Amino acid sequence: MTIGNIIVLSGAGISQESGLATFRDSDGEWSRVRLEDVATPEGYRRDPARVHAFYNARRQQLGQVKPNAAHFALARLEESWPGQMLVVTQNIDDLHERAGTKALIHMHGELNKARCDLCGSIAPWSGDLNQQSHCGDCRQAGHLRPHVVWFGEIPLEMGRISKALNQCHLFVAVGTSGNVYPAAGFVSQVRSRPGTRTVELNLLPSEGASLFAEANYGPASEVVPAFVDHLLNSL
Ligand code: BJW
Repeated sequence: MTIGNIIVLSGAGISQESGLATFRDSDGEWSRVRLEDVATPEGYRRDPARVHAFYNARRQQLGQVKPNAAHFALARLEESWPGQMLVVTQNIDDLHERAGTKALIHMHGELNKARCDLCGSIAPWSGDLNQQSHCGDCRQAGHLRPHVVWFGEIPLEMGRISKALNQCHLFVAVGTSGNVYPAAGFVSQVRSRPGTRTVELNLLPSEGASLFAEANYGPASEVVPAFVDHLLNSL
């Protein structure tokens, strides 16, 4: 195998075996709440208390879950791979960093940070957020929101991601349904460059499965470590 740059795009499926729900599976978040209510700026304006409650519950859950074998395998790949590797995650949990991944972009934000709508400051946040929460920088109450990207908002660090996609030789999507753009379009961007290898690792074929040249299906805790072993053994 040629040594090159790897991008791993991860989605909710990688954290499912750690105990965090996905979105679109039959027992996923969108089976319990309407995404229009909790994952849009309009929903937040209509009922901020409901949106805070949704994210507070998920933030509390972070303390009860641990990275699984898939997160650890990706950290091991980064540690041993002689080329560059970047994990771009759509997940707002912190399981990749807790497993040891260093080069990481949270394109849909981070659950354990809060952002002030007034002054723009972003700060770590481990407890509950509510409409009375004060910004640590401008000291104003009522303007802190979860630091997450809702529908209709622009995902984070798109310039850096796009540059990395244009320089990658191996693109691996793990545990993402391929429903949400721009992440769902990354595979098309990389496969337009001849020679770029594209791999889907998922429980089941995703919406965009036909866009990938290779695929391995099964639980992430099994298929990701096996794929990482295969890559490292081919060096
Ligand atoms: C396992 C497993 C196991 C399970 N092992 N696998 C019409 C056409 C095209 C686009 C649009 C359109 N209308 C609107 C848009 C844009 C819109 C969009 O994509 N809408 C679609 C619904 C059509 N996108 C946006 O608005 C985005 N912004 C944007 O486009 O800005 C414009 C712009 C972009 C770029 C440059 C400049 C301008 C923002 C999207 C924000 C998404 N936010 C959310 C919620 C916030 C975070 C949170 O609360 O956690 O992010 S939605 C939700 O979906 C969350 C996720 O990150 C995201 C993706 O979900 P994911 O990770 O794929 O999870 P699932 O549940 O869908 O899939 C899980 C997969 O795992 C499944 O395949 C399972 O099989 C698998 N699995 N167990 C392995 N054990």
